[in-house]
Parts: sequence; C-alpha cells; structure tokens
Amino acid sequence: MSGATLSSLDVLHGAAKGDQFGHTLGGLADMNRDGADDFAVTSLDGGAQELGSVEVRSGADGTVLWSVEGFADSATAHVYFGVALAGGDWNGDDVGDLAIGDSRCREFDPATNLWSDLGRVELWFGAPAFSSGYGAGWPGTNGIPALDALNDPGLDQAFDLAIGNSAGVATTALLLVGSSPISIPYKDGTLLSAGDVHSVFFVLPGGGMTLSENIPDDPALAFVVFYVQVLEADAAASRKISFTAGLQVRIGYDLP
Ligand SMILES: [Ca+2]
Ligand SMILES: [Ca+2]
Repeated sequence: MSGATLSSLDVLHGAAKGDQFGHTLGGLADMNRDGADDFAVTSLDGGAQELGSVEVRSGADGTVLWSVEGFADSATAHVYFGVALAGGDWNGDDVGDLAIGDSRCREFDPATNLWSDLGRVELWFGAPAFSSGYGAGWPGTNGIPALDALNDPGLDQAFDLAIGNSAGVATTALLLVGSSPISIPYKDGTLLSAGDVHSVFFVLPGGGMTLSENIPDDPALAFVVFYVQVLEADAAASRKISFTAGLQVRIGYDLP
C-alpha cells in the first residue's frame, strides 16, 4: 500500500492574522452552477466584530463566492459563528445549501430581560441568478428567432435580453412573461409561456433589439422565476408567426 495517493491542488490562507481561517470546513453541493461542488470555510475569529465569519469558496478554483459574518446586536450575540458547518440541497433545486452553527450563540429574551446561550443554527439556501432555454421555437424567414440572456438576472443590476428578428425587417412582436412554463400548440408553433405576468405587443426592429430591465435590490425577489417567449409576425413563417424558444429566468445573486 502506498501513501502517495493524494496530491496538493491548492493552498488557501486567511485574510487577517489571528482569524483562525480553516477552523471548520464543510463540503457543499454546487452553489454557483459551474458543475463543480463547492465548500465552506470558517474563520472562527473572523469578521469585523471578530465573532466568526464563513466563506463559500469555489471548489473549482477557491474563489470566494459569498461570505457572511457573525454579529452582536440587541437580540443576538454570536460567539463562535461557523464553529459547525454542513452542506446539502434541502429545497431540492439542485443548488447547494448551507447550515451554519454557533453552539455558544446567545439570544435576548425580552420577557425575562435575560440572555440565554441557546445556540443557533442558520440555514442558507443558495440562490444564484441564472437563466436557461427550454422548449422549441418555430422558424420564420431567417430561421427560429433568438432569445438570449446577455447576463445573469442578479439583484440590483440590469438584466439584458436579446431578441432576434426572424423576418429581418421591422415587425410586430408579442412578448410573453409568465409564472409557469406551458407547452400548448398554437398556429404551427408552441406557446411556452402563459404570459400571465406580463404580455405586450411591440415593434421589433429589423435587426432585433435588447430589452434591459433593472432588477431591484430586494432579497424577496431571490428564487422568483419567470418564463419568457416572443412571437413575431413573419410573412414567410408557415402560419405567418415565428416563435422563439422559451427562456427560464431565475432572479438571485450574481455569483462569480
Ligand atoms: Ca461550483
Ligand atoms: Ca438548494
């Protein structure tokens, strides 16, 4: 039996002296949807208040994807934030989730006016912003019109959606934004979004266009999913309407 069965891939260090970086490590499922599992690492004395901090790191290259710090305020006082970590996918969305424990955490009880060292475990669900295509479009003059996300739909940033024009000349188009994907034959194509959130007719320039929407910095929007499709009047389409494929857009945090 040989001992030479592992080789060093990478070495990481803490940000500041005395942080106790690496006190606790937890393997995670994939948090940023790059196909590689990720991991969490605790600096037990890290963070601005030195009450512990946790970083989620890319399993592919060690990049910090996200971080959170322990804190002390009028209701909660962390002591060993991140002393225990666990990973999994507890909401079943194929994105990694993280549990962070602090067995010494104290909570203030206003009824008794006393602090109790109850301990505390926080569950964090991974919410990366992403989009992905689904379903099939229907061609017009120049084939199936494109519908592409130019970036991820992250909170507090612009989301740009490129809409192609199958006719190659200015035409009328219908934008459908729905809350669920559907698959209903219509004309010769397939309706892929119910358009129950938003639907609007608009003039699509011959070269296509980019729609830009500013997504507010509101955490309540994380995990919100939209289904988008565009129908275009195109004289050369079999029933005079071409269809883009569908695009699923999930709002969240724009992770590296
Ligand atoms: Ca990953
Ligand atoms: Ca999950």
